[in-house]
Amino acid sequence: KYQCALFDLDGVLVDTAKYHYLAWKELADQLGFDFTLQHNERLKGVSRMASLDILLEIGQMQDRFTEAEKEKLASEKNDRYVAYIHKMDASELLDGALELLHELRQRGIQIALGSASKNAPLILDRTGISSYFDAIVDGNSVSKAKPDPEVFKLGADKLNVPYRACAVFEDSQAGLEAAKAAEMLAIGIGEAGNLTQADIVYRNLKEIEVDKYF
Ligand code: B16
Ligand code: MG
Repeated sequence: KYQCALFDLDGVLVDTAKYHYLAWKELADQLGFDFTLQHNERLKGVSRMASLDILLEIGQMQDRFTEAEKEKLASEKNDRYVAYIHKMDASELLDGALELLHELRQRGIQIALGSASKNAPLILDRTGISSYFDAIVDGNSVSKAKPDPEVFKLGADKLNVPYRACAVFEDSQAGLEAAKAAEMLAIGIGEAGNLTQADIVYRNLKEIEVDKYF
């Protein structure tokens, strides 16, 4: 059985992808090109600056800006995104998230966050789930992006739990790959067809068989 649960944030506990989309779309509008929901799929789980590079590639503007200008564009996008997440509350937690966190806590399972987002603490705070986390690893503390296992290894290290005793909940292929690279159990959340790297896939957190793993 597993001693620790590591959670991705966007797409697992909350759906912040819609706010990332709106904020990136406003930037694309400003730059004069179209950015669709389908394009947005490519940004899930990807860091802020890597997302900007993908966005500029979609607009065929990848060679148009200096690094300093790109920093400024990313920061404008982030200001818009932060304005959206400031309005979030617990009603935006995904199906089964609160119940699972509560159940794990009751069982004495250690809980950590493993997210690429630099805004993770604010999102946990707005949705009222900060107190469930024994450790937080986010975009402020990692240097290597998923599929590198750093984000999850750091979480396990902070909790003093061996990697093999950790189960990871992830909605992205890169994140599942990161979990596997750390020799952790990789539980996919979403459509099985899209998550081929997972050890097992559930549609949402409500369907997790807690007894089986913890
Ligand atoms: P920020 P996760 C990721 O969160 C998002 O999926 C991704 O779309 C976003 O670009 C990234 O965080 C960075 O977010 O701009 O807030 O630092 O899925 O790793 O929880
Ligand atoms: Mg995610």
